[in-house]
Amino acid sequence: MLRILVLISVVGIAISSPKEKVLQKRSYDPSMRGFWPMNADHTIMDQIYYTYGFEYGVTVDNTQHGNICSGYRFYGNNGSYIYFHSDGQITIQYSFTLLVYAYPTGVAGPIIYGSGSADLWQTAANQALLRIRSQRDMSAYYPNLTTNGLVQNEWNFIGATYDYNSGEEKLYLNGAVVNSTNIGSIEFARVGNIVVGAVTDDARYYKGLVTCMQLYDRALSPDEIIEAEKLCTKCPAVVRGDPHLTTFDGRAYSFQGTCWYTLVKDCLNTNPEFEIRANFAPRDDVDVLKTRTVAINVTVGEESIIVDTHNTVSGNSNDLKFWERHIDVSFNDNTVMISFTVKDTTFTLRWKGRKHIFTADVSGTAYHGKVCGLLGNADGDSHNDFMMSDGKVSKDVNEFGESWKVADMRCE
Ligand SMILES: *[C@@H]1O[C@H](CO)[C@@H](O)[C@H](O)[C@H]1NC(C)=O
Ligand SMILES: *[C@@H]1O[C@H](CO)[C@@H](O)[C@H](O)[C@H]1NC(C)=O
Ligand SMILES: *[C@@H]1O[C@H](CO)[C@@H](O)[C@H](O)[C@H]1NC(C)=O
Ligand SMILES: *[C@@H]1O[C@H](CO)[C@@H](O)[C@H](O)[C@H]1NC(C)=O
Ligand SMILES: [Ca+2]
Repeated sequence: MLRILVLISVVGIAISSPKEKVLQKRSYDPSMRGFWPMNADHTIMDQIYYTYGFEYGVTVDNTQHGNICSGYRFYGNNGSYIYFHSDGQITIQYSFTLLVYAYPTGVAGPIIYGSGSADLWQTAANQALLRIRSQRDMSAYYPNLTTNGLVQNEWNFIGATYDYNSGEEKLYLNGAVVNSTNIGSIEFARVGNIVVGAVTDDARYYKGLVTCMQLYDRALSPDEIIEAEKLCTKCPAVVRGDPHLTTFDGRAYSFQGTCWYTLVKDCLNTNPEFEIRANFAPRDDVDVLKTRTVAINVTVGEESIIVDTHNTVSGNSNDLKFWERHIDVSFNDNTVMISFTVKDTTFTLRWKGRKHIFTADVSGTAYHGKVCGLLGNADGDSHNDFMMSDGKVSKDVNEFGESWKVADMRCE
């Protein structure tokens, strides 16, 4: 007994050391029952319980539409769907919130079919429909709620909430309540399988894209739904070529810096938890001054890695204890994938050394508008992206760019 107590206290000291400030695992709202990003980075793995869906006749589509660059494509036939099995974890009994981004290219079909509680459908080119059912009483039908604000060939952020205490059922579109009714207090079945795209007892099949599906076991407020939308991954920030940069908020510009610059860093803390730097070097194959990215330095807490043009990764990870390590590195073809998580925010970085292309995805709410550097502040507004290191917003791209040069670095 004594020995166990001693062991626990040692671990306790270790994990409460200041280096443990950065959390490895994301923390989500405790009422979240499932979060399926449904994009190239996260496939169809639930980020809460780490279970996978079963996919049939669908593809990952990485074409940019608006500010979303990745989703799952459904082909509008009976063989094109994803089945998410519940072992009880995605079961809803009382209140719920269901959220999803849908980009319909067809005219009708089930977007989310929750076997025990609620369905979201496209029922006409511009119509979305919410149907609530209680599988405890199959004969009981509650009025469907519709909206004619759905836009075909665009991303629509669709939501449904039901509050057991008030009996209120609401249909949301792009963050606003578009229809609601009171159906009294009902209980749902204790089965929670979800199907996206096609169901057996209906001849309508969803055609189009889907991404960022979220399920909560309570009715979120309108403000919380706007926050929840920020969990959806937007198009990555990009550094490529001469360098041409595109910020997290989609502002594109060119900037010829040389040596090390801050691309992204934590601006929430005066002592940043993380920083991503790029080394720009002059090209020797052109006469005019053109630079390109030759290395990326990713630092999280005490851990620091550098990736070069040969995709070789070096750094201090191996010298650190496991709890001091935060950076995941994997290789896929000619790409180095780097990811790390701080608070509720995950950064997914891709580096193609030979092509000098770097991209960065951010997903989470804690750093919304709270990062800074050449890739902007990630608050959804491209106008304020030229914020300099002193906090002022510049109109001049060179003044902005130079403000993010790392002082006292030597480059050849
Ligand atoms: C699915 O569609 C194919 C082709 O239209 C058809 O042959 C098949 O019977 C259908 N299967 C089901 C289960 O409806
Ligand atoms: C409610 O919506 C479902 C799914 O689209 C449909 O099958 C059903 O007929 C609708 N019910 C009514 C009463 O319109
Ligand atoms: C709300 O849904 C009902 C039922 O489908 C529909 O008749 C009504 O027109 C909808 N209201 C709005 C504002 O779209
Ligand atoms: C990488 O960046 C961190 C700060 O983010 C810095 O402390 C470290 O010295 C850099 N490493 C190299 C080799 O430049
Ligand atoms: Ca911005």
